[in-house]
Amino acid sequence: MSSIAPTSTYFDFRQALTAKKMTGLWRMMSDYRLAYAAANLSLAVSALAKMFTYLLLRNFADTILGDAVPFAGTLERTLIVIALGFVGLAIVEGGFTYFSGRLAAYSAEGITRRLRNFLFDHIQRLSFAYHSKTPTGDLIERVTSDVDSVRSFFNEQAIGIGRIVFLFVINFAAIWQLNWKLALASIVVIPIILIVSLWFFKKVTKAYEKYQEQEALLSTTLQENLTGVRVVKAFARQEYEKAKFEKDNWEKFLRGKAFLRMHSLFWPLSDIACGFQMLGGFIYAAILAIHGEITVGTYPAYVGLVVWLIWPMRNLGRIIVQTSTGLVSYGRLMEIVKQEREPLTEGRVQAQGPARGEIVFENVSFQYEDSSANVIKDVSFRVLPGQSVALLGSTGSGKTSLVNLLPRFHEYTDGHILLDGAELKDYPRQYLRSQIGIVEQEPFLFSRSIGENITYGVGRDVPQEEIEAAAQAAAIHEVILTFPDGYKTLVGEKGVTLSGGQRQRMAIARTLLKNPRILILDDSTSSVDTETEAEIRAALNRLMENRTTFIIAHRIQSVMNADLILVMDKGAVVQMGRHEELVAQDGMYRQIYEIQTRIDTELEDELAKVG
Ligand code: TTP
Ligand code: MG
Repeated sequence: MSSIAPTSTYFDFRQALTAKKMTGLWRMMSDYRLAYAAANLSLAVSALAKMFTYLLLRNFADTILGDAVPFAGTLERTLIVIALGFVGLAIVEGGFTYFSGRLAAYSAEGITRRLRNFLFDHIQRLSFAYHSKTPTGDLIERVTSDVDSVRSFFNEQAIGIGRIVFLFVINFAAIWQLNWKLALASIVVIPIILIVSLWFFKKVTKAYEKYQEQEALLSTTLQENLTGVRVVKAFARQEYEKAKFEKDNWEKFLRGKAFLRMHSLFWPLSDIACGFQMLGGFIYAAILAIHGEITVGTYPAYVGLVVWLIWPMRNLGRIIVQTSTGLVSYGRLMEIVKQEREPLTEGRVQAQGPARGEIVFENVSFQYEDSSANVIKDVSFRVLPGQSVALLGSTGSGKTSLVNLLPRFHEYTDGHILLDGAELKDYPRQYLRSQIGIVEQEPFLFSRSIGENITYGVGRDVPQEEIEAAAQAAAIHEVILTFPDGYKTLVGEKGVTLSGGQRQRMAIARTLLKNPRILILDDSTSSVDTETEAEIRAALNRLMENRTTFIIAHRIQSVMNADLILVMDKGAVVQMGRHEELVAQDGMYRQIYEIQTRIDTELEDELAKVG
């Protein structure tokens, strides 16, 4: 068994939502600010050690080349002290740099770990509408690549700034103390570098945004290709898919090139500027030395110090430019974070205990967010507790859309739906979903064991007998026993692949175990053979006892026992009643009935001939 991850790392990143990205990043650092302060402090110590190294170098040079008096009495003793000083300072400098790097890495990992935890949870709480319009590949891209780029911001840039500031201040002060004119002459180029960096920052931000967008598109293409690999193969469209991927990948290449070109332009430019600055400083220092304004030993010390004064400047540009990528990713993540979650527990009706299951539709209409026409049009009917409603109708007539209104996957746009006399919209979604069991049209199973899939909806340990009873009722127990590890067999990539009918029966078992008051069966018998269908129908009849049931089916046989049959066409209920009533009427139901009976009789005749 793998150990359980500590849960204390949950952090609500919605706190970080702010108009200013920098403020947002600052908020994300909460709990880790002390670590960052310590990291920066360590950097300050190591910068100080570096500075003292050069001051010691000056002393060394002045003692050997110049006319300075050996400070430790004899020359040998002084040199030994200086040598020990160099070693000590090197250890301090290296040690503290290492320490700050560790602290930053630890904090960056910590922040991104809880960011990932948060995003995972947040995304699964967003609405159906959001998920149906957001490509999965795009979400995966953001949770992986963008999180990583935010991580490197916290790992590198967040302490990089501190390092630069300390190095700059300390070395500038040290040079100032050597000679203030030299100090001023050493920073002439800095304003230029700053302005150029900011200009590049803007450019790079745009380029990186484009690059990440394209990368997300590529992930989506890849993800769809993998998910739809059967379709690709069935239609032999590999070449087409290959070309599509190559085209997207080429575009990514181009955008990556544009992004990198900016970097490759920026570096030489800033290096040239820094190089000239250093050269200017060296020459000026030499002139000062010739004129006796600085000592001989000051010269090498200055050379060392000025390198560490200019280096941070050069790096400031790098950090400004690289911060842009962190900020772009931060922005892309915040687009997810700012999405409203689907409220689960809010609702005026705080129902306790099981629902009775009386459902009334009053002139209900419904329209998907992004479509222009109603998918459900003015539907009214009434079901008493424990009764069953069957929905019959051509494909696309709105059957699935209608039943999906019940758990509030989507909100009806007009009219009223009443559950036990109260408006459905006033019930918390969580309550409704605990009361409603759905066997979906295309049930999804997790890549976990058969047992885990069946107990998925109950959220507690279920005794093996109960699991098997559910599987038996769903006519899948015998099938499961034929698998290598029985109920422990894994489903999916690493285990067995189930057929459509087997998946549906697994879904029925899963729903049975959940024991809901209201049951929705979407097309659940369409993909099984007649014999299994009879078995399942018997199972379903057991399942339907004492529950309000919505059953969507294509075959008359599956619906004829229902208490109420709704015949749907283009979103409207065109006929409604019991089987006997509807067969007696001239209409769509009788047409379907006649066609299906004729086909069945012909089939039986054919079979009889063969037999
Ligand atoms: P469905 O309600 O899915 O139709 P259905 O269940 O009756 O069809 P089938 O027998 O094939 O399962 O769709 C009704 C219409 O709503 C259809 O024109 C597609 C549209 N629709 C959306 O616009 N957005 C959606 O998310 C869904 C599910 C459907
Ligand atoms: Mg459907």
